[in-house]
Amino acid sequence: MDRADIVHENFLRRVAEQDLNFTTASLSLTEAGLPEEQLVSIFYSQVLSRQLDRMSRKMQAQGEGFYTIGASGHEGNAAIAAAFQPTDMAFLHYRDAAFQIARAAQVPGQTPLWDMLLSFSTSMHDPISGGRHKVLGSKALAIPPQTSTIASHLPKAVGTAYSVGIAKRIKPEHQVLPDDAVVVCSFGDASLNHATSQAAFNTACWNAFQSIALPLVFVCEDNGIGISVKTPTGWVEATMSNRPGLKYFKCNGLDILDTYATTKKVADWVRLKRRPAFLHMSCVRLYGHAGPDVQTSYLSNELIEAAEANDPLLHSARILIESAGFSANDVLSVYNSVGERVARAADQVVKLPRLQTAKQVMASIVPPKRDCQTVVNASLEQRKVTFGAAEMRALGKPQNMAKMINFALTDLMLDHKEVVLAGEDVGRKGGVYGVTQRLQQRFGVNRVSDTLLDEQSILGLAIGMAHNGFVPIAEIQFLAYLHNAEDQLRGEAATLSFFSNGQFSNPMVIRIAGLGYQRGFGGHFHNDNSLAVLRDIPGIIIACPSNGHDAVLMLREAIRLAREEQRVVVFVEPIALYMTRDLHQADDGLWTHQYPSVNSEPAMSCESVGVNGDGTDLAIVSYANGFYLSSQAEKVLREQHGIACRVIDIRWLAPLPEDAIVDATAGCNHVLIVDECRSTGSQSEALMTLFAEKSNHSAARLAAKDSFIPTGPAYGATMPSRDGIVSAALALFDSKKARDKV
Ligand SMILES: Cc1ncc(C[n+]2csc(CCOP(=O)(O)OP(=O)(O)O)c2C)c(N)n1
Ligand SMILES: [Mg+2]
Repeated sequence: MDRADIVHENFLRRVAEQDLNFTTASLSLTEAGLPEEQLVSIFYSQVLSRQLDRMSRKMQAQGEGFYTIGASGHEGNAAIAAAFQPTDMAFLHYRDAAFQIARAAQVPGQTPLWDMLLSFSTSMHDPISGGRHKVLGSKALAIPPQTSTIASHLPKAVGTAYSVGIAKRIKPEHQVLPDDAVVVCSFGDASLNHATSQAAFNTACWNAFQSIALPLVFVCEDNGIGISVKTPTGWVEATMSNRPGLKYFKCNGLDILDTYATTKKVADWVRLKRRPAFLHMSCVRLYGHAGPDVQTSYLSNELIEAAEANDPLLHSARILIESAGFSANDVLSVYNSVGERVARAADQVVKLPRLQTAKQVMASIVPPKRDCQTVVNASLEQRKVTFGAAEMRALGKPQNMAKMINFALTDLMLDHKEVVLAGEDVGRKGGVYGVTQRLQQRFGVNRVSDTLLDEQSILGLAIGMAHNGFVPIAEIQFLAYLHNAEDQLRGEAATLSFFSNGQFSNPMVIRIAGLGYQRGFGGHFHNDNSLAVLRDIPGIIIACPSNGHDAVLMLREAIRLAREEQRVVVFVEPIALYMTRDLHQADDGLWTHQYPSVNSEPAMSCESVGVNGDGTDLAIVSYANGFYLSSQAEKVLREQHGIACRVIDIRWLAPLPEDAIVDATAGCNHVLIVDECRSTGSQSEALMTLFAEKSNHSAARLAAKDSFIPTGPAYGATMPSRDGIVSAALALFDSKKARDKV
């Protein structure tokens, strides 16, 4: 017999026989502070969760359900939910159906039975993901949906908790959490070991250690195993009970009175102290990891049966009988009637339509726009006070890109109080390259914060702040440092709208200093010339300016896209051009620009490109350093070879402004793509494809070699150079001549 059926039969038999003499003693209802009515409601949530688990397996067997990782054994989390407010944002473990159902009981008008079934069957009517995945989640219940990438929701839970304290002072327009909110996140005992969890615990402790408000409860649901690997006995308590700044509590998740009373204590303590806590709930896992998992291949029958004998529903049955005047029949009647309701609803749900077309699936990749207050730009007086006299003078003179970005950030922060900046060294030092200098002085530590050294936590902070109405600008110090944190962007930030059918969003701008060409400095770790990991993420926008003027306009547009259109924008800043002032020769100043004051120029749309020159012999299509070098090459080609070029700066790397690129090359005899990124995975691949599919040109490309960048004099050897571009361009004309001769 299937283990789910064994657990079911055991429940029916043991309740009927009142075979419920567990050794653990419970608190009384009064001691637990739990009204009888709420006890019954918690039990109902547990039962519904259990019956839904059973149904998910039946639906899968019939080809009508697509997910069987259940909550059985973890239903004690219904009592956890009951101890929090329904507005306390919760980032949940995949075994927390009972939590969500219990929370639904705190909010009028909820239909968790239907919602969960719709989700199992991937119905288009699934209210959280629109049929895209079986996820827990609900907008009304402040439960953002989670992927089941282990622990990936913890950094953003930390970020959200951090945002609560800042929001209290700043009051962002789209604030979501009340000022006294507590944030909850839950995970399993094996997940606790994941580097992402450890980063989140550490970041929470790091904040608490400095008395920074962080109202967060980590809930570890300890069933003693992760798929087939046992957690060493006592490990969770040993590793978590003594962390600086993190208060440890434990409860017996089989006993809803103990779980409720302990969680209430935790929630009250965290709400009052604004400090993080760790709640360790012991529980069991019933019928394996997921539907197809055969427990007997790695667990003895004794252990399987011992867990089954401790079914939390049996414990709850005893509590109801002892403390709420229920008879065994009353318990069974709740259990059976809920089972019947689930079965009746499932019959209806499977008839509903599912997603079919790519268009339907993709409809929520890009989040919906949101209404925003009209921006009132800072007055001249305010700007004078903020910038100071010296910087006001500097504003009037041509400047390099680093300075221009600093000016733009200042104006953006002046105009938008919900814009906050965070990253390593961005505050007191003002960034490795001075880009964020004086911003902390200008806007204070609440809005410009030096984070700890952990990129996962930085991106988690941004996601969490965005969950609470901020428009964060997170900085990743060097592109190569993104890679050990990129799941926060790829797996989390970028997927939120998709998995929530556009109901949740995390608008943000991530500034990343990157690309190559730093003269002899840094090697690969500081000169990373590949954006491949960003290019293929559905829905994100990648901006990459080549000069200070464009950087200002693009940054303004990036903030608008985040604020009004809820987009995730990655803003890649080419380090080698930060300080560049000259183009062709020393002191020509051609790469400095006058700061475009706010509203003085039209927005730089992400569907537009920059075009320099109107030659028709050759169009060079490039961006960032490649655009700079191509602009140098253009002069050589014009003056020494009589070739008239136009140089096109694509600026926005994803989505590519395809029409604008094709239009800008119209009428040109040749197209040369110059890409400073590695051949494999570089934008040149997308551009070659674009020209092959959507234009009459057969383009050629000059891209970097598939190599890492060395430090020292050979720093530029693997990437396009001015002379290399000239040669590649001439080769196009030579090959044409050769072809004409034939
Ligand atoms: C990053 C990542 N690695 C591995 C997995 C595969 N995986 C899914 S659940 C799981 C076990 C988790 O165990 P635990 O945290 O104890 O939770 P439980 O299922 O026992 O409740 C693993 C290894 C994953 N989803 N994500
Ligand atoms: Mg586990």
